[in-house]
Amino acid sequence: NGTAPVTAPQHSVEGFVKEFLRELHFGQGVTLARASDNDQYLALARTVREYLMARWLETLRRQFDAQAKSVAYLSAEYLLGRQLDNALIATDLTEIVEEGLASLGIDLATLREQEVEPGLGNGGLGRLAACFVDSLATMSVPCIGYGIRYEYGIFRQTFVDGWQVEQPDTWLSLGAPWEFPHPEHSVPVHFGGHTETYDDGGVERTRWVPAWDVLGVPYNYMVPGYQNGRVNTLRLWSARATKAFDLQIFNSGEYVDAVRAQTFAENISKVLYPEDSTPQGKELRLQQQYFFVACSIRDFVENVLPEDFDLHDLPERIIFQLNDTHPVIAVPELMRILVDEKKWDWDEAWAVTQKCFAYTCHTLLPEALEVWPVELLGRLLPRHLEIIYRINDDFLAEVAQRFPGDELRLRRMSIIAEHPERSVRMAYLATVAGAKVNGVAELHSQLLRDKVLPDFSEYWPDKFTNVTNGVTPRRFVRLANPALSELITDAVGPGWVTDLERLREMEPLADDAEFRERFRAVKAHNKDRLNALLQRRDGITLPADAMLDVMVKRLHEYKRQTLKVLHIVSQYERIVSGELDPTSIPRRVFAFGAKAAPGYKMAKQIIGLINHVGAVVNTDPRVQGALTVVFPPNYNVTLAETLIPAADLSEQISLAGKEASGTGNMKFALNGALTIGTDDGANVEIRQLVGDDHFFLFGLLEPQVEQVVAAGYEPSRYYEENRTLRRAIDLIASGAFANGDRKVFEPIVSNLLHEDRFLVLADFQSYVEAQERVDAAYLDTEGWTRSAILNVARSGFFSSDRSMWDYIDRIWHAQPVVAR
Ligand code: 26Q
Repeated sequence: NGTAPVTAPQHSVEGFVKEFLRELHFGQGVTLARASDNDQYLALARTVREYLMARWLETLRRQFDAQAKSVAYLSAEYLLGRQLDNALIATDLTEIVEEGLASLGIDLATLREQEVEPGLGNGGLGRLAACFVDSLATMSVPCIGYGIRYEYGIFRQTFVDGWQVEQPDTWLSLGAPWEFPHPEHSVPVHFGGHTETYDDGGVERTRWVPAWDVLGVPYNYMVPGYQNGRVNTLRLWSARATKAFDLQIFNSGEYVDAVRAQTFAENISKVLYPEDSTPQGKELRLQQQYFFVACSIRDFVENVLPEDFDLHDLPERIIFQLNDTHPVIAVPELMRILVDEKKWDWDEAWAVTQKCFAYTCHTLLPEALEVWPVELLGRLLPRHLEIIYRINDDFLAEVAQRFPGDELRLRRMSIIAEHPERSVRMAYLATVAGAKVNGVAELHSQLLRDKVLPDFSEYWPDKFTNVTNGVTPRRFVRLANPALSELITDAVGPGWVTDLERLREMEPLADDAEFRERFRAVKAHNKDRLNALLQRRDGITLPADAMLDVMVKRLHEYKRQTLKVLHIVSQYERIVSGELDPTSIPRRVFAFGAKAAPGYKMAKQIIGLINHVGAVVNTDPRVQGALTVVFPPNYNVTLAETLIPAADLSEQISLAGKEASGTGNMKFALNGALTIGTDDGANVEIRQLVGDDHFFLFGLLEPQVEQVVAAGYEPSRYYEENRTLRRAIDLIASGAFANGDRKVFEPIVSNLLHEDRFLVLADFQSYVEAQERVDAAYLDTEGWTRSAILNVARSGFFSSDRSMWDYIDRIWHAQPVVAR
């Protein structure tokens, strides 16, 4: 009956084995003797899932009873990473499962490796969404994550002769044991057509007459809290053809064409766009955005809220958090529902809508700000365009009242841009509609106010706030770094996993020689693990006893992978020319991981350059193993989990004022790597917390960058005046890394010499000097270890749990729902 308790399998080795075999036999339909690794993995995943099920249903019930305010996190991306490991630590089943499987002759590690991670995001923004939903579940805060179930996530990267080649990510092909489809809760979504006015009993109203529609099918995923009995929901939408399509099939006789039309509908959730800046205005992308947002709002209003709910109280029950502008079409969608469907007055609807949204900005690059041509938006969503115009008219009328006669200001603040073509500025729409607007690190929020949205921050000073990003310590310490976790737990007890400031208690141990010894043993162990993985995965062998210097992030000119390459080439050139004795510096592995957007030519060139430099440097006997370049392909969350815990040095070298926050920087610090970095994004806060003595700062500061640019930056002057730099660039230009072919890397060389938008040459000398300080510091083993320990101990602030408390305090005003 409806109230019968759902009970989990027994939390014991026998309980687990019984359930696992049942899943293998009745779920997979195989005997143990004949089961493939994939069969075993799927049965294991379903077994672990069973342990979470009772908690999930209980969480839903409790939430419904409490009628508490929920966070609806709207994000086009969730870069989740593998689910099995996370579910195991959340349920505290790791040891039971390991033992149970071993008793059947199965190795847990082998089954773990079967899982293809859901890579439903590009990088930082998508991974942040995954960290946030993890934290909210762990903190017992009601949250639904809404997004898109892309059939193909971020592409799989391979290298052919050192050049990036993309393969489709077929993450669903071997089974999807973590998802729960609910086709019976499908939601129709409409597109195209026109609007018309009609007489509604004496009131003139507008209605949208759409031309076509698709269905959104929800797929639910469990978001388990860490050992707290809570499981929140991530609801991802998949596009299907509607009945209308099927009817066409039946009536038209054009059966094959009609089935093709069905494919058209399903294209909407087919693939994740792999560009994470300079987005081009692709129609399908806008379809994706409206698709998931329309489904999500409809779902919340009709399925999550009780039937008799008065929508005037909506702001007490929900806050829609916009993860960048990608979901901002939700604003006119909610207005359309309230005004056209519920027949509210405009002002009444606007008052409620303005309280239901908040907007997080993740960029500073002007070319990354989303704009949609009015022509395209009006063709796809004619009613939404009208609503946006009305929002803009009302808003500009208000501004005109406060600043009479200030025509220029109106033009600057208009949601509609007129040049180069008439288009909608999505960040302005989000700012006008949102109750709050936040940046993702202190410096970024300041620049957001001063540089990106100055008129708006003058107009609404209190609307703007900062929430510094964070990362989940569950995945990025507890799960990724078991050896360090054990050491920390020995030092401060187990509470740190959900209360990361407790890491502070480790500080005194930085002065304890025995503890430092154990800390070094952890690093060494993690390097061995990485070595074994790279060996298996890519046939890469790391040299023993080398410093591991890591730069992993999307490939972008502003992030300046080129700066690191120039340093490597310069060290190589100095060794080969006899200027530098390779035995006088610590051996270093220069590791890279980076995907380039498939259409981003310069980024792909840089990937080619890194690989070609590696091929030469790694095999030149004169180097005597002092420098090794490694670039394992397809950097993703799974690789990050083994790479980051092994790192000694974290490279966070973006041009000051360009990286909104960075979150990799936090993961490295928490795993005991020291940072070489610019005064940018969250680096600023990391350095403040860990202390100048334990951070290698270099480069121009943001205001200096502006001055240099304003004065007319000429990169060639740095080339001419700096001999070391000149020799490194000349070596690349000579074709030394392209079998003598000078043409191959000419675009990179000439870009650096004549354009260099991100001031690589201006920061080169300062970077090289910081690297010399790194070498010297690394030779002092005890001092380095001390700094590494202090990095861990002082980085508790960067838990995404803290970020969530900040959102709750400053933006959401939601509360945990605790058991009664
Ligand atoms: C937009 C329209 C069309 C196609 C693609 C896009 C698109 C997709 C992804 C635009 C941007 C992104 C991703 C941006 C991103 O990851 N930004 C990073 O966000 C992190 C979390 O806040 C920050 O730490 C990084 O500094 C920031 O670069």
